[in-house]
Amino acid sequence: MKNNDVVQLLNEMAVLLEIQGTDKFKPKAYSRAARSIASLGEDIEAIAARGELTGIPGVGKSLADKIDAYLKTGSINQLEQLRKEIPVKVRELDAIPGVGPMTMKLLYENLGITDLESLEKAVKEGQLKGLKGIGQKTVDQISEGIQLARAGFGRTLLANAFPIVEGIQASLREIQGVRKITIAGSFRRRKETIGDIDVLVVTDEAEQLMNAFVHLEGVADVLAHGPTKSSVRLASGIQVDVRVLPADSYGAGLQYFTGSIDHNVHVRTIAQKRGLRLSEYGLYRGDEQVAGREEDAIYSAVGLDYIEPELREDKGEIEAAQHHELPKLIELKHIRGDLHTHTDKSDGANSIEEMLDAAARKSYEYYCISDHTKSLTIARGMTEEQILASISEIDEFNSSGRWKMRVLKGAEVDILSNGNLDISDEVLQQLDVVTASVHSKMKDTKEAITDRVCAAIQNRHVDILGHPTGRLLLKRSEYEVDLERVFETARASGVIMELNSHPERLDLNDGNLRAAKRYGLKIAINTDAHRIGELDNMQFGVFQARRGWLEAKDVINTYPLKEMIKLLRK
Ligand code: DGT
Ligand code: CA
Ligand code: CA
Ligand code: ZN
Repeated sequence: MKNNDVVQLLNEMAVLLEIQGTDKFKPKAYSRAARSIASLGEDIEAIAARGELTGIPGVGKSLADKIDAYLKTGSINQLEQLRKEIPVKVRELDAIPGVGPMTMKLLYENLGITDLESLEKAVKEGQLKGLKGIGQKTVDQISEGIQLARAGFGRTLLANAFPIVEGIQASLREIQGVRKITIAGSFRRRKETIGDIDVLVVTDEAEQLMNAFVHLEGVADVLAHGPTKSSVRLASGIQVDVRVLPADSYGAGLQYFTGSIDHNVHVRTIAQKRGLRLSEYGLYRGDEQVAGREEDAIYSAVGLDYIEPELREDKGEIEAAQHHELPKLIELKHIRGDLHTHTDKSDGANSIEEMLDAAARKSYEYYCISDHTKSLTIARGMTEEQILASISEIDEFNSSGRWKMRVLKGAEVDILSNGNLDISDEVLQQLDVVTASVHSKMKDTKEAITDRVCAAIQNRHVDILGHPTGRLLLKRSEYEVDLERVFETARASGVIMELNSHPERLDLNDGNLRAAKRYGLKIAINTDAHRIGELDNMQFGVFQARRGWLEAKDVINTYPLKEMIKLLRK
């Protein structure tokens, strides 16, 4: 589908027209049209083919002609014209959190800034301060945004790659001669963001496969088209590499292209010490192939236990594999419940009953409702009275027998700037599970935030520390917090660390999970679901947990209800 392409082009036009400044209304009309196309449930090409583009809200005759032109020729004359006139790289700047159309206009007109690099230079030289409406706070925000954009440049959230991967697999499976399709690379290692998608194929008809691949729906650019390797860029911006492997090199190719590079280099060194040579084609002693068809045979031939892809970062997994000390990683099927979820009583989209029905379909044994509390006004946080009312409601649910699982009473209470909680102890003590989270003053100093968090988790009613670092992937960095001090305090108080499964959070991250485990802490993998569909995010939490070397026993919501409750703070 080219919908997303059209959306991006219209947004770009809106910004360029805004900068041009000759028409006040046009830029808004273009953004409005972009928004309604973004929410279309149908392929825009199909609509264009029926001549019904003007039926889309916000799309008039002249805009419909431009969209038509783009769908037919791949470009829009007026946009090309605008780009010549105004050399601002809109898409590049738009990827920087904190930089919107008005800022782009201001920066271009006053400082001639056109792209990430010129913006970075201007920030470093202190040129931004003094511009109309730009204070130190905005400069700091942009400066941080640049770092985030640089780190995340061209990267995609793992969760967003899933539907793309499924589409590619479904299309390639249809092609004659295809015997095996596997996704390798960082996607297979379940990294939280991925750079590109690496597809490995075993086929009898390589040429046919490659021809079909470069013509897949959604391909915007063909970067390479060869007999064994091709690369494309999809309209969504993500790059996909496909490699055809000979059947007797499939395991070696899979091992090689799964990476990480550091892991591969280390495994290759170990092979060399045994007089073996490892490549993407196989493991060889002289000219003889010792292994290559199956991936696990490569590991065993070099004296290593099989290493799950999530561990392959050369962070000690190879040594552990030599000593038969690899963890027995947690799996989704071990999860018995979800301890952090929202409803429409605060900022969730579904009612308690809808959420419970959806959770019951997962065969959970327990499920905790934990809406926001009063100081989080933007999330319509609950007052003490509302929490008490909800406690009675949940008691009734449990005695009704309508849901087999146990519904737990909880709340996600706010950690205030002085380290207090925003709900009284009398109310907290009536809840089964209390999660405490930081949602404000995230720019405080490291010491201040650490003090706040440590004070909060020393409240004897707090069971879990929610999303402990506050990051949003590709959007917002972690707040500064001394996690070692937090872990130490948590251990002394018996508090559990959350692994928040939202694909943008995945907080704690892999390294911090391992550290928490070293401190002897238990983890709760929670979805923080704000709508029914988000209950499925549990899978992403489990992926991250595996990257953090966690076993089922490290995670409290793998335990049966009674044991789980015992692990909570008394
Ligand atoms: P990404 O795409 O940035 O999220 O990360 P990866 O790990 O998927 O990296 P990518 O797509 O560049 O390459 C896929 C795998 O192929 C990588 O994990 C290991 C292997 N690989 C690529 N280039 C090299 C190389 O120069 N040496 C070795 N040993 N392995 C490589
Ligand atoms: Ca990759
Ligand atoms: Ca790649
Ligand atoms: Zn929260």
